[in-house]
Amino acid sequence: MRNTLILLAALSISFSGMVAQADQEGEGGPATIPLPAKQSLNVNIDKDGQCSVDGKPVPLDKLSEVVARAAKGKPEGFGVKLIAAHECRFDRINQAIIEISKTRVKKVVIAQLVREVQGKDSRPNVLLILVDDLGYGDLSSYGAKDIDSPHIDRLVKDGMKMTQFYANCPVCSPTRAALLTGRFQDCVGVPGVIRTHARNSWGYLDPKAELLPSVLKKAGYHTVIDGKWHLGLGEPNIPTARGFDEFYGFLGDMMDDYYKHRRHGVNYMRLGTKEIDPKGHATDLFSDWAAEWLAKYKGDKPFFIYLAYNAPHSPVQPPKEWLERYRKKHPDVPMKRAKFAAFVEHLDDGVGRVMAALKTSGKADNTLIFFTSDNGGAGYHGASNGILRGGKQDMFEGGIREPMCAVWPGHIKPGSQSDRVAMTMDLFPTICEAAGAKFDKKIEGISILPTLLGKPQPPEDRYLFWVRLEGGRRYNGKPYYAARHGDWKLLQNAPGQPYQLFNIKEDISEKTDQAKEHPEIFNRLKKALDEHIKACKSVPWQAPGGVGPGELQ
Ligand SMILES: [Ca+2]
Repeated sequence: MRNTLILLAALSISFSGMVAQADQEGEGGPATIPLPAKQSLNVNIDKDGQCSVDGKPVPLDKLSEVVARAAKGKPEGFGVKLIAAHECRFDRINQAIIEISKTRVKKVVIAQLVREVQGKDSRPNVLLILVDDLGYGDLSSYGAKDIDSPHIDRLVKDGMKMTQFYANCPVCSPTRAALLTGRFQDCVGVPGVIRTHARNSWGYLDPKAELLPSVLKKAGYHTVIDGKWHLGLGEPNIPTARGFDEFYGFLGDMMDDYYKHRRHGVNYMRLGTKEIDPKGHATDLFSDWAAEWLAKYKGDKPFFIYLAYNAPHSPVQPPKEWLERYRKKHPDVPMKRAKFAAFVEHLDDGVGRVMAALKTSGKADNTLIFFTSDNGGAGYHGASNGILRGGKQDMFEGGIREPMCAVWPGHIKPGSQSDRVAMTMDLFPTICEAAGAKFDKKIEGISILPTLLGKPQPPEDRYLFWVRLEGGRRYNGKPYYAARHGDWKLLQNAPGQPYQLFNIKEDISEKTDQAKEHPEIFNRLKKALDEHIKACKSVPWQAPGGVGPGELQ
């Protein structure tokens, strides 16, 4: 039994390479040694789990006998070379090791066991952390002087920091739709926020759109969402009907209260499809659930966890002790900002707990992590977007430019930085490429994996578009837009307002409208935007009948 445990532990390490490795009987872990070709037995397992020894088919339960027979009388140094085909299930590999370990000559054979796992399933786990309404200036690693965010900053330091990463929209649901479909939000029916009441709901996720978890699931991933969904309140637009194996979290939009987890009095907390009513601050609930999940997951599939916090979206509710601690550290910071900053620090602590659990699980080295926000910070709630103009709801940079980093040990260079322009929807193909997952449908997102890996990638040459549809007096049920190409950005900040043109590279704070100076650039961007609007105009953003699944009249 002890040998089996040692072998299993060592096998998990040997997966990281194609080299032959041998145990040192638990002393210092496996060492790489050349395999003595004439002194070995080749045990193969094909992808269907069929086993053979030196080319002859052998049932797995006869393996120990065959190995024992072959090893009899062999000198020290005789080895068993276990080769598992790509896509072979890990439980088959483990079973083969257990069978080999049963042989009576294990001291000779097993001590020399050599494994090669061909084309091993080295696909990364993916942990995608999306926070809600975090401003470009709300992390220490992005310049905040009044917020300590050591755990998120650690992610920024451990991977690539992006400085021109955009949310697809200055509000929640559309960015989430773009993230999970790889498409502009108006092309999948979510130009605006999905809300509890149909009369104030501005999106209906296209039931035909294929979502990232569905693509990853087909590719053999275990898919999990922990936190805020915000893409529908009923079938078929709930997480477990759209590709997630597991869901713990909140179906709705914002919470009325972080301790009660309701919206308009309706309980949208779910475990799978079951209504639940857990006690505690939502940030702690989501962090703890992710940490516990990571501790208990023993499946052989790589996983995709989409950890979507409601925080720091309003209501700004840091736990009392976090606010008190913050006020002691920063007595001069005005209360509105202090509450928001304490709220972010509490969120950061939750991220830290999830990272600690990932590390303890032993899976951190093969996990690709992303961290970003769904839209810019709301200054009226105490958020900061640094030097950027505007904030949440605005098409100015403050509404859409986000902190974003990607971590993947051994693949993404720690401390690296990129000013490549990219958007939330680009994470879909980026994750699929890293996971080796194929998808058939047309998307507008493009993979930024080469950039993340420090490899050459052609410069960004797309026209990028932003659209938001909203009601109320300011927006009146009409959309408003922005477009960017190269350094130029065209935007209107509310329906009916004139379009403005800015050179983002020279004027990051969008102070000087150059629409009159550069009519040719203005017209080129406007034409591209009009074509985009036309292309997705016919996609319905309301369910047939006008009331989305689960919405109230
Ligand atoms: Ca948001």
